[in-house]
Amino acid sequence: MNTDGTPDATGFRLLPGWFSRDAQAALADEVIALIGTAPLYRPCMPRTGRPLSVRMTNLGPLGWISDQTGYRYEDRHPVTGAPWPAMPQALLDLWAAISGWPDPPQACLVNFYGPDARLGLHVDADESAKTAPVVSVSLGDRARFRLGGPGRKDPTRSLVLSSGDVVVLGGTSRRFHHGVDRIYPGTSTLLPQNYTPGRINLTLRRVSDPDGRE
Ligand code: MD3
Ligand code: FE
Repeated sequence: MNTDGTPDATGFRLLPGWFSRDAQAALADEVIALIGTAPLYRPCMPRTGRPLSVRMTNLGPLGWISDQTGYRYEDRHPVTGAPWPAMPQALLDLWAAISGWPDPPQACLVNFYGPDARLGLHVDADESAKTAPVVSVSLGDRARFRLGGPGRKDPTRSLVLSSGDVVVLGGTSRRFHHGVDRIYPGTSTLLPQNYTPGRINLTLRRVSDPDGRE
């Protein structure tokens, strides 16, 4: 895994400090204002109905949701019933600059981690656009991120994601197992009081690909 901003052999690309402090603050302000209309909620795991520790919402035409019946993309907030708010222009610009994909992102999943939240090892597989990358932006406290391989039991590596870092998951890395082991509370002063300690992660995704590039 490279940390110099170039993609490694698997298509994984880490861009440390891509966003300046000012750009991070502007993006955080915008996302937090949008959370005002599309509130964070706690999704439940399929079958068990157990709530996740991460709170979520979405921006853009589609949003990823999880409930007792399964995982899927929906065009409305499961609690308010309203369409998801539009994605901030800065995220559309980021995608255009670094995804290498011709079409704009269709979903931005917003994950909020309080000091005790975690995300278990999983694969992002609910998108029918099979080859489009995922682009991730970290804001707020640092996190220990875990990246495995295509198999559940493949060896994993951990790396720290800091506020302003961008990750691009292209190529074969797009289907790798990954998760968030923990956050490091108090390692950033970016987010306002209600979100501190805490971390916001934004993931930009293509969901469908009508032009057959999947
Ligand atoms: C590696 N989010 O929302 S972002 C998720 O920090 C998710 O909130 C984590 O995993 C977070 O699904 C990690 C970076 C990321 C996103 C997608 C990936 C890494 C990935 C897909 C494949 C491999
Ligand atoms: Fe994921």
